[in-house]
Amino acid sequence: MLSDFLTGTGVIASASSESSGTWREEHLIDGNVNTVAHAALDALNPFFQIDFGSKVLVTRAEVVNRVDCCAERFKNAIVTVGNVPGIRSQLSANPQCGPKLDGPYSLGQTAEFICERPLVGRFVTLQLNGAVESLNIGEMRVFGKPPGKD
Ligand SMILES: [Ca+2]
Repeated sequence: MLSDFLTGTGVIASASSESSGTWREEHLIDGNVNTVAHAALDALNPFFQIDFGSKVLVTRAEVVNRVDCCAERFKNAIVTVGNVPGIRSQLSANPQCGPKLDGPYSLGQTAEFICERPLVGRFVTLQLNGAVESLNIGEMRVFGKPPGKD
């Protein structure tokens, strides 16, 4: 059961900056790779954070780059899992799932973050490490085990 899809209903996505209209953060996990979530170019280390509401066990994450333009923005990316919520401009304090992926990625390309060991936490964060750049993603999928299932 280690490949259960976790990013379904009841899960909240947020961004390191306000986003609105066409580029809402909910688009990160709406099941549609054609809808883009956007974290604005206004601070170092932009991120998206997925809040599961309670601890989950995470084994891997897939991140699908946006399909329409600006593919090169997705680079030097990390995924972290833990209980510390993200703070604007700061790198996540939570343990990292797999290595940093340098990219850059092509339009619609999927990057896969595989945790060296399963990580437990409430928040899963996708972040650009050391960049002041817009973070634009078509879809993020997190896999592991939901709460209460050992
Ligand atoms: Ca989407």
